[in-house]
Amino acid sequence: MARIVFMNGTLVSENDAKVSVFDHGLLYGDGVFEGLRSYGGQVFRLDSHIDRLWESAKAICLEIPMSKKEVSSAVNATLEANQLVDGYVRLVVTRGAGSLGLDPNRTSHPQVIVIADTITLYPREFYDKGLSIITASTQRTHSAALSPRIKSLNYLNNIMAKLEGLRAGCVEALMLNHKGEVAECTGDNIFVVRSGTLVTPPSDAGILEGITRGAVIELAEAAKIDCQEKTLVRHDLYTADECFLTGTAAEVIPVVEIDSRSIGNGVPGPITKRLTADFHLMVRRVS
Ligand code: PXG
Repeated sequence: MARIVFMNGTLVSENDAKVSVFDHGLLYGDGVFEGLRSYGGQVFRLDSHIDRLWESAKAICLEIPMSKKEVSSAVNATLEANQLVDGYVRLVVTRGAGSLGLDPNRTSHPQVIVIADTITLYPREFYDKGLSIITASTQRTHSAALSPRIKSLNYLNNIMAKLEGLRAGCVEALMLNHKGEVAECTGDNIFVVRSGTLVTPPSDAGILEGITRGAVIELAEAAKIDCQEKTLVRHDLYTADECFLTGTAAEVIPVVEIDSRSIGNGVPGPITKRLTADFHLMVRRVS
């Protein structure tokens, strides 16, 4: 059955949801996006995703031609139109169609698109047994080149790293920043547990400030688990007791091997399991 897509202010069939070949989103990756999830009919942290979308847009001088409230309503309406209770939403804002050439001033009509679909999760066994990942040689974009805090349509940096991971038989890959410090994975933030303390790279390590990351930090505080945002290098990961990744798509997923080194005992650890369970309760809590 054809999905229903929100575009140009209305809900249309996916067959009629078309973008111009002159859209700078296509020509230059000029635009921003968000990936959201709904659980039991409720979008998890919708306002945070909308705020981040607006921040990404502001950073690239892109004016979204709708209000935050209108975009939030469009997200809910698209989920409803597709009868999705537990779903995945891709929110995209392109620069709009224009003339050939980089100049964003020669474009008009930014496109606001909402796609809703079911989610394809990693196989269950990855959550039970944990992931094996590698460090990619592709560095995370230098924030002076393009801030990793912008969720832009330019994901080639992450895609290059993802390819390296996939070629090594891993579904995720670790990315370091230009200083060789741990930044994040291609679509997930990273946490380690060292002597009972949860540690995750700070925003200035060159990361996307993940909404799941923020939720896990809150859960750790509620569970009285000490949590620090601190610079990490690969040695800190190799010698950690536990490691896990967070992201809208992956949720909370354990990592048990990095660059052929077993992490801790090579099985998902107790703090990872506790925070995973707490996260599942949190997303289904009716707010
Ligand atoms: N880092 C990067 C580079 C990301 O793209 C995260 C961290 C985690 O952020 P959130 O806010 O989701 O906790 C992301 C998010 C997809 C997909 O379709 C990717 C993301 C989110 C949703 C879907 O691959 N990346």
